[in-house]
Amino acid sequence: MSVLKSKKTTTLAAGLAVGAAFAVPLAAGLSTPAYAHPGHSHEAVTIRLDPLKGSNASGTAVLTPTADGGLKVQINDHGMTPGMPHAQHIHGDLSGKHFTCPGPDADSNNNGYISVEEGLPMYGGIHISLTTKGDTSPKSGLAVDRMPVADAQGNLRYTRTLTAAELPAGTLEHLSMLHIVQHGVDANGNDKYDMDGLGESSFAKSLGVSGIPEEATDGATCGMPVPTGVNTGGEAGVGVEHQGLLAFGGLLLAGAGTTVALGRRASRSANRQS
Ligand SMILES: [Cu+2]
Repeated sequence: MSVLKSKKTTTLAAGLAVGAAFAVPLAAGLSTPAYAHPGHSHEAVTIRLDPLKGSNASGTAVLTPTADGGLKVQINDHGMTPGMPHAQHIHGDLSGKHFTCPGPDADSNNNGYISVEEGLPMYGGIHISLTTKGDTSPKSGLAVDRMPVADAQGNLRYTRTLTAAELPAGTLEHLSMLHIVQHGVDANGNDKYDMDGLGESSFAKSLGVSGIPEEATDGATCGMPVPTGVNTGGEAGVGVEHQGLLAFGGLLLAGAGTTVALGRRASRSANRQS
């Protein structure tokens, strides 16, 4: 948390910019890794990232256990908000709870999108923050300055190999229980997260932070692992702190008072093919 607090402005601004983009189904060119290296019992799992209600983004993620106990994460999205950072996490926990990606009916306030409040009960808290560098704990949930940024066409490519030390105990054995969720939507199509889109983030506000666009925190895509023949032990119950929500809130709080300096970009008029 301290790290985040030290860079309030950057973090929040970026955090708000968490956009989500996913537009193309499995495609994008992610080659499905073969199996884990010889001698390792875990195999790669492919995750199709589907758009959450209101989002046009989609993609594919591949999680490949490495020979030394790490996990290579590859994500390829289309339809993301161009030029904007997209917060992304592996959600859920290893307690054996059954988490799912929230469907349209999870939009309890019927505003057309899945807010954090509406999504967390279904996809669980943050297990791992898929940052581009540095800390990957739930604390970095909204460290947007370290989250991947979509290119001018709205494509987002992410590759990072998490070391064994960066993986909460039991992660590799329970990959099928986890989800990948990417956040941030651009409801009014102006290439940024602003109050004109969906108003102020009720989640942030509930934590005492005002001025954060709802667009920045709403979910864009979600996907569940599809085991490809993994031989998991099936022993659930590995204790992992379920602190995603708190971390998320803490991050937002860390940015309180920060000017929402979301990227000013020219409008991406021609970019909404999907
Ligand atoms: Cu998330």
